[in-house]
Amino acid sequence: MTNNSILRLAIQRKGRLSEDSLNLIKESGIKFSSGTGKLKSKSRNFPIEFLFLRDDDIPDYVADGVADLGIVGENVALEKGKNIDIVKKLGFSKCRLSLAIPKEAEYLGLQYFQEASIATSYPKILQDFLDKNGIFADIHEISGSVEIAPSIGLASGVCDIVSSGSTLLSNGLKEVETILNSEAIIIGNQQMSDEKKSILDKLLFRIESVQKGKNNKYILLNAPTEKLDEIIELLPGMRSPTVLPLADKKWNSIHSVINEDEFWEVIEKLRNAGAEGILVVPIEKMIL
Ligand code: PRT
Ligand code: ZN
Repeated sequence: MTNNSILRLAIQRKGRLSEDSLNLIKESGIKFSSGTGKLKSKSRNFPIEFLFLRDDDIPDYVADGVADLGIVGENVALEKGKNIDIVKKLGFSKCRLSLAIPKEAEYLGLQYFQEASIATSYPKILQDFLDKNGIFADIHEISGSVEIAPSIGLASGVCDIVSSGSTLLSNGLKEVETILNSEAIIIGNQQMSDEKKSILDKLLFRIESVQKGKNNKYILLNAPTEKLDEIIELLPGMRSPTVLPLADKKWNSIHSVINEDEFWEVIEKLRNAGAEGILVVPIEKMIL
């Protein structure tokens, strides 16, 4: 077991998760050095230490308690993870684990895979999916370049990670079923001490304020006095919008916060209602 007064977080050393994982930590105000080739680093201003590892090894390290936490794709957590908790979804490195077959093949449903051979790096997730759907297939576990398996005659289908779909396309394959939608997550050891749990709470609080900040924008605009009520109605704000009178009595300045998802829709309504001089500013952190 590691030192009780410091959390150990395992991060992918080099790969698709690394940059976003490091950015999240930095945006949470946690300072540390992450020079290339480093395997371990300790924060200068928060009780946390980082281990830089291959993503496939992270679930085991977390289960064994060598690390308290790890950032991995859900796909890796489900494939390799035994006895770990899912602590938080992080919203980056989104992808899906899908079944794909040669593009010229006719697909009428999952029965296509009955008695078929499927190449994958995710035998456990695939087996669970096939069992649930009553499909018996021969799973070929391979560690990389899964998408070439059908063209070399190794399998009649593949089960692989898809993001844009261009890898499948350029290998003459089409996606036919999604097995799992995945994103980066924080996984945690199941026997963390109370002391570590309280450090984890502080870390999660910071991460959540950064995430909320990213999902919202600060907006300032000018509203004609006669349209004030109508415009305020469009802006919920954190409690309610701030309204400040301008020197010109016919106008007011309104400050508020709007969610990224409804951003353009609200902006359009505001303009139609007579708002002018709309400024939109990013929010670094948001604490409610
Ligand atoms: O060296 P290490 O073992 O640490 O890294 P790795 O090579 O095993 O993993 P890495 O860095 O490639 O991916 C880490 C995680 O990123 C994965 O476990 C997923 O959760 C997530 N992720 C997101 C992806 C992709 N997008 C992705 N597109 N992982 C892999 N791919 C590959 C996929 O395997 C396929 O070859 O990209 C290709 C498909 O991409 P499209 O855009 O052509 O569909
Ligand atoms: Zn890996």
